[in-house]
Amino acid sequence: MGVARAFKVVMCGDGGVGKTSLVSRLVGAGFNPLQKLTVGVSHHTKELNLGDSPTRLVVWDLGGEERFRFLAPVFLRGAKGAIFVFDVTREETFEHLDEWLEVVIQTIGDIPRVLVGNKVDLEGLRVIPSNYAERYAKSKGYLAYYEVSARLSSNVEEPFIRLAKAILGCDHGG
Ligand code: G3D
Ligand code: MG
Repeated sequence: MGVARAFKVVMCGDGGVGKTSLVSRLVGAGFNPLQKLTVGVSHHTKELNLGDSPTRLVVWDLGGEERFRFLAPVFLRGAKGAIFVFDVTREETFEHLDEWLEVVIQTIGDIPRVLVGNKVDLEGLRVIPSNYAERYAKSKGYLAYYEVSARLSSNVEEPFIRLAKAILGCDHGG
């Protein structure tokens, strides 16, 4: 075992899409017990065993998303990867992804990123089809698109693992 490597990863996306819920699930804190209306920035660490040395993701989550453009430089500085989240039941959260991506690229450049469609447990309320989001993700340079549910704890770790592998440079498309 080598020395643990730590990478900063940022959660991007509109308020209410489930960013805090996903981070809460990721770190094993259950569904949504983390502070609901995140004030300022919170960070949570997740240990992953990838390859031959432990990897620590430090996941940054931002509350008060309307202040994002103002806080972007501080929030994004040093980020090695980004998770972009939208809500498959709310079209505007998908439409705003372009703006989120623009701010990230302008502020810190073209970092590895994955796209996450959350709340797939609400299948009857879905307005963004899976293949549509998939095509969008490809066209915008995302590593991959994942459909997840923080509520059901379904598929939550996969996007983070994919991102961590890409950051480590040991990503061979698996
Ligand atoms: P945010 O951090 O992106 O602002 P939150 O989003 O994690 O605070 O979640 C916003 C609301 O969506 C919460 O509901 C939360 O319970 C709900 N939510 C998060 N993930 C899921 C999911 O996978 N499925 C469903 N059905 N709901 C989810 P409230 O009502 O507490 O505001
Ligand atoms: Mg939040």
